[in-house]
Amino acid sequence: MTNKKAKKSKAKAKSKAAAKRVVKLKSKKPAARKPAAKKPVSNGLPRPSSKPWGQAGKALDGVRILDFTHVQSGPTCTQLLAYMGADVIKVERPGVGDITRGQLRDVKGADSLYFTMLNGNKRSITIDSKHPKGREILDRLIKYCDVLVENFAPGALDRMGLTWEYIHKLNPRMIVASVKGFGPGPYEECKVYENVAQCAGGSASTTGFREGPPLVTGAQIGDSGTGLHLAFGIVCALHQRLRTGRGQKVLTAMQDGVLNLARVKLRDQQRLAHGPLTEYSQYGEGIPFGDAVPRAGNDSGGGQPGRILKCKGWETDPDAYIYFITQAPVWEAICDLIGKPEWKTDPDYAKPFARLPRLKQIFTTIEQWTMTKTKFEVMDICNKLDIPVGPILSMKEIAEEPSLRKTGTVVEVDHPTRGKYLTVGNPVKMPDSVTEVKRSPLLGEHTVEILSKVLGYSAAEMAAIKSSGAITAPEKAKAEAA
Ligand code: CAO
Repeated sequence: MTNKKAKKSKAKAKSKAAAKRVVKLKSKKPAARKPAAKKPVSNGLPRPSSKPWGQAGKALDGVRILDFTHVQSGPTCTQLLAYMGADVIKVERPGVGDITRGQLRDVKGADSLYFTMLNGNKRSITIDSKHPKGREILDRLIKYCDVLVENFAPGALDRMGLTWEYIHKLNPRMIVASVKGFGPGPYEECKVYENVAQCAGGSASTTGFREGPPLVTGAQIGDSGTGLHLAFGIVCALHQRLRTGRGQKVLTAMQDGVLNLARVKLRDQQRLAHGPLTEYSQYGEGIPFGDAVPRAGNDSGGGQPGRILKCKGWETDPDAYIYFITQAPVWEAICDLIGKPEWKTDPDYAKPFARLPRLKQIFTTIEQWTMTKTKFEVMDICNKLDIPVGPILSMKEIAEEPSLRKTGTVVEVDHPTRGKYLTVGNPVKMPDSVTEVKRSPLLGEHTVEILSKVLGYSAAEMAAIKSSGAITAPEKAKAEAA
């Protein structure tokens, strides 16, 4: 080895040893941090409960709701929160109450189904919110509760003196949640009911048949749909409050709620700029598209073409129909089922894109088969073959469906003045927060209980409140509500 070479290899060995030392040093560092890494990550949560599922209270136990809602949208929201365990105190006008108590009445003198089916699991207190003594009680309730939920006409809460500023000052932790018809903009002052929202949210213009007028749907996407959105907002605000300690306003406009549910139609509006909507039957029928999303009848909303088809008995039974989806992966099974095995290989039918202009003929052929079977027979046969179909169920069939009773989706409850009635239980099922559906309260049923036990009024104060007229109805209102 030359001197030069020897020097080079020495230097190499030196740098290798140095590198080893660095690795050693580096590898020592994590060892020093080891004890910290062992610490369980708790995120500040308590230890997992060892109680059996469903016996550790309810999801919203301890949450107090000041429920200023009426009609459908707001009550849908607060009923869901009550199903989840929140204590919902519904404030109603003395002698009158929520207007729906008397609307669409089927049993004389009893609260209507409209009311009872939207106000289960709540407590009712009557307070005249415009009476000075009534305002005093409300102030106490505001301090006591976590969330105020309301769906009055725009400005009504402010006119009661319950502005956001006032409430926030009284209880900075209070969440104030509102349903309004429209968000800020040209229509924000408007009063809105279900069908107005369906129309303004883009649902009606895209529902119905092309050749007919716009249609509203039976599902109450404007009211109940917005109530659901509001409930989501409230739970999020409650969660955020855990970090910030302060409440906030939660606003859900019915127009926004409907649009959110109709978002696939806004998707189609944008697709229109790039050509016809090939899954709409009007494409197959050669009818040109305009510049807005048309009504699509019963065409499937997704990429899998579908239609409502007649079943055995359709001539006399208005609900003897099935929704049939020609899902691509099961096309061959469909061909065999309807006696068209040749369509499996025919280039006009074999591939989804080739079928699009022929959907009318295809569904007419499938219908020839479905008309030979009842909707439940079609269901049985198709499900075994993994073909997605859905029977058109009447409300009678749903009310009598044993599996829905078993899961608590349809529940029978007893009521002191109207007797037994059916209601829709909690559509959200959770093993550790099991919903027990309770009947709706009578008007003011819990007024005394809330004043004395919740707000702590003394017997003398209660007597003063009673004689003030703040919780009792003037004779005229009583007579009108009867
Ligand atoms: N004590 C005293 N007054 C009370 C009261 C109480 N406990 N509870 C309500 N009131 C008063 C309100 O203060 C209001 O009075 P002012 O008009 O003088 O301010 C009055 O009752 C009527 O309230 P409202 O305007 O909300 O009710 P309405 O029947 O005229 O309108 C509706 C109903 C639904 C159109 C309207 O509330 C609204 O647009 N709400 C928002 C959108 C919504 O939720 N729509 C869904 C309805 S369900 O289809």
